[in-house]
Amino acid sequence: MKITGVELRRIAMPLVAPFRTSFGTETARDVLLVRVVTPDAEGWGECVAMSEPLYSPEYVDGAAEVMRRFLIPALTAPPAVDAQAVARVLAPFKGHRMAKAALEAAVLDAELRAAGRSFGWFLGAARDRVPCGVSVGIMDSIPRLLDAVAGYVDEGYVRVKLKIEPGWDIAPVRAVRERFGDDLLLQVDANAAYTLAQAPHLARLDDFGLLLIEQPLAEDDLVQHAALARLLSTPVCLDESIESARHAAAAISLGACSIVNVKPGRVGGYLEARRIHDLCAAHGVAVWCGGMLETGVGRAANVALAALPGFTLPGDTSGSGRYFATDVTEPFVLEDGHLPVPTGPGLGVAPIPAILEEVTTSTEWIPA
Ligand code: OSB
Ligand code: MG
Repeated sequence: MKITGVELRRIAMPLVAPFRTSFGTETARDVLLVRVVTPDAEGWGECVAMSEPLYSPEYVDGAAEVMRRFLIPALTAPPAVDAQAVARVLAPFKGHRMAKAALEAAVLDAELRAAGRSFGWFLGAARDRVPCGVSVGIMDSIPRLLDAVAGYVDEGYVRVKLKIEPGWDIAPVRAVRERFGDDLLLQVDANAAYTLAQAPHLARLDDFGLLLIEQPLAEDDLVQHAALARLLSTPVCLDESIESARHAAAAISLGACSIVNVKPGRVGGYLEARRIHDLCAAHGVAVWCGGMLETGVGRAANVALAALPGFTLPGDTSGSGRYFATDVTEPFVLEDGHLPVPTGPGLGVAPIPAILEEVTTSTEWIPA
């Protein structure tokens, strides 16, 4: 495919409720969408970078800048590119995986739309629906947390993830366990808020039958995660630390984790995400699909990825209503705790023009 040009579109999406983690509080999602135009089809990609570099070094303004200045000119220079070539063409530019992932997804969407094939077909989806978990932010009080969790359990979510930080860990986990019982699939996510010195404290979580503890320590410390994993009976899962299949291979050989959260944006795209899935499956390491508060554009592709056979744990693939009053695509609605894997060409969904216009804060056309 020859790319005619790429549109960068910023949209402002208010969240239905503030989402607090150990790194900050989000009240609205500032999203960069990319639209790749080719003579045969258009494709959409969602960049998962957040407004500020608090979860990872990437942030929305930086992603837009690296795309317009380096990535898009490199992609539009060759006579043709396909999705398989995107990562190779962009490899000279270090890092910026979320920016690269959005462009690769948009190229793949255009290619699949032109071929009449779905993301699920391309990636190797083995199911037509995926079980869904929900990520629950840090709250002002335990009663508020219990109300929020009760609401999600009533909606059918099959797994609950509690965000934790020092001062908000043992007590909320104990309260949720006591209220909802031992059968609730429960896990926690620290977003790198602890140090290895706090291992004895984290070991107190071992009493609560958690599925996993996600990213307890710093993103660049695989060796300390390996040490921590030996001190906990709760399985250690990595999120921020895994930026590529190479990181996953290193983490597995060090014993730094026994479970991996796969986020396509964090690892540079759906193709690298699938390589991590394959690597983990070969090592008997479970994976699940993480989320970055995506709109329907990113969610469609995540749900397709989560349908691969190695995704044996429920993902952070919640319904649109958990995030937004109005999604930019047809909303993803939970049915019996599951989301259906889209079957239409490409992502199987696209932004609805009238809604898109309403939430757009800026657009920029970058011709080839
Ligand atoms: O650490 O998994 C995380 C959201 C934004 C940034 C990082 C994380 C998250 C979530 C929410 O936990 C997952 C979702 O529902 O999209
Ligand atoms: Mg996480």
